[in-house]
Amino acid sequence: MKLAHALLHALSDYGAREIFGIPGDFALPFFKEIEASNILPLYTLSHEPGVGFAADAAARFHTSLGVAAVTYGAGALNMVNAVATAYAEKSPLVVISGAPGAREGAMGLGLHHQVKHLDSQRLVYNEITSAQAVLDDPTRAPAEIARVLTAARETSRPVYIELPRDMVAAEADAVPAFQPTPEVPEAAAACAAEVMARLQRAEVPALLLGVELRRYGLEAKVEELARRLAIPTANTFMARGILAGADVPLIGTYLGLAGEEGVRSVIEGSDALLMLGVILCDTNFGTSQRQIDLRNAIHAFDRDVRFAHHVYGNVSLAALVDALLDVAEPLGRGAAPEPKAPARGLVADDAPITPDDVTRAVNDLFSREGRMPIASDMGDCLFTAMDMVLTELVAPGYYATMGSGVPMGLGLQAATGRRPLILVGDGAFQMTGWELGNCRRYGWTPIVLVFNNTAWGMLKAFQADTAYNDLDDWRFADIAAGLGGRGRRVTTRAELAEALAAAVADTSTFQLIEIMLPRDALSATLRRFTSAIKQKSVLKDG
Ligand code: TPW
Repeated sequence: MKLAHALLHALSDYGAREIFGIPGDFALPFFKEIEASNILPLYTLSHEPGVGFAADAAARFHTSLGVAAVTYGAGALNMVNAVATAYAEKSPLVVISGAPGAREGAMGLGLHHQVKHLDSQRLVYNEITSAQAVLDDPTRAPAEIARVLTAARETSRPVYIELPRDMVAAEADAVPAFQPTPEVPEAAAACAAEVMARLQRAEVPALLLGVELRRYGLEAKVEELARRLAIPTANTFMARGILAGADVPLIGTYLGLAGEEGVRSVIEGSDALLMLGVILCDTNFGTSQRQIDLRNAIHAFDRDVRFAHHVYGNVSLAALVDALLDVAEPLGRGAAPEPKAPARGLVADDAPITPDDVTRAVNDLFSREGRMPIASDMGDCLFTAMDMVLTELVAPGYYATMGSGVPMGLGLQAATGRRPLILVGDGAFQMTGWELGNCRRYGWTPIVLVFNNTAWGMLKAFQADTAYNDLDDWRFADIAAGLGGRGRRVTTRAELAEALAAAVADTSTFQLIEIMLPRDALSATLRRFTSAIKQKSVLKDG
């Protein structure tokens, strides 16, 4: 079969469900095969960062591979930040880049989209992917494709496939089926026994759930594990959306000083903290009041399980969770604080809107209509989301890039068919909001809440008294109609409640609600976060 078909069948067999992309001349032959073969649907967007973010969100929602197909140089290099996000946040995004054919490279001319060498792009991608393959030999290509797709699944990180345009129609064998790397069951069993012994010895054991549990499809199992151990259990900022709706008595989301006091004191006070799949990062741990003593913690991440002075290598999280389920028994210690009840009951009056009012409005909406999945950008909207009723959430909670919210929301709807709620600041909307123009073609209908404080508000919170963080008023609601959607601009709480109800009722197009906020209005969580970071870091004023 054609190499392009072998690749497309392999993507499908290894778990991909659709492709997001923007073509270019080095990628045209491959895109033609994507369309003609009908193996996976293709969604084109407008700007490569959007392609990367949408494919990443699809991967996160499917708990499987996402695919981003782009052209060489201008396309692939335009997508670097989105792929870096996926790398940092452990999303298995397959990047497929077109490339010059073998003879073109030998002409001795600089080729358009070439940087330093023809290989420069792959070298850049080496830094932000866990495996790479250049499909320049049709006999080796099937094994190469199997190798990188296996790495994508097992490392749950992006991988890079370069497909020279003269190889698309080359004759190639089918790609071998997925063969998981063998586990050593005794290692996982020994590790689980040591974990249990450590938890049993502790006075205040606790469980902290991280995003790898979602990436490896372990939410149902860890739900069972948490119930059986019966110890206080929290999730992390990055893993806020996992176990939404599950029957696990989560005490809340651990955010150090920025979060709830009850959660902070349990997690930081634990003498045996079991961290499953947790990315150790400053958004959680940089704001702890009392530095968590990692010698008291057990940390499972990236196929390693770390105890104070030793490590079990090559124990996958799946094997560890299975082995723990074999030996888990109720520990019955550590009184768990009651989770904080979400704020509800927006007062629909003529007062100006604050971020915490948006929380109330969304929580009221979810109570009335059921929960929606959320895609949130970076900015105060993400901190606001921490106070919303627990629901599935995709957001750059660790890497903290702006510009991800709108395209991730589109990827979410393409992947699941469900209508998302997109939360985005005006600064981030300026970056990638245009992608909403693609909704009409594909029948996507997100509800987009633009938190318009006419500022890079988070930055203002860190550094007041500067003018450069103030933005102009772009009147985003007016742009919506031209992009094929419906826009409403609201300045009072009554208008917000009304606009949200109208947006939910209209499922014919995307709905943009431009929520005007005073420049200095911050959510309570962001206020705590910035003051905690300022206390701890070099950002300290003066
Ligand atoms: C790609 C740095 C972090 S937060 C922020 C900036 C510029 C301001 C966000 O403004 P917005 O939301 O969207 O209006 P809000 O609530 O703060 O007012 N470039 C990228 N990513 C990041 N994180 C930055 C710059 C940043």
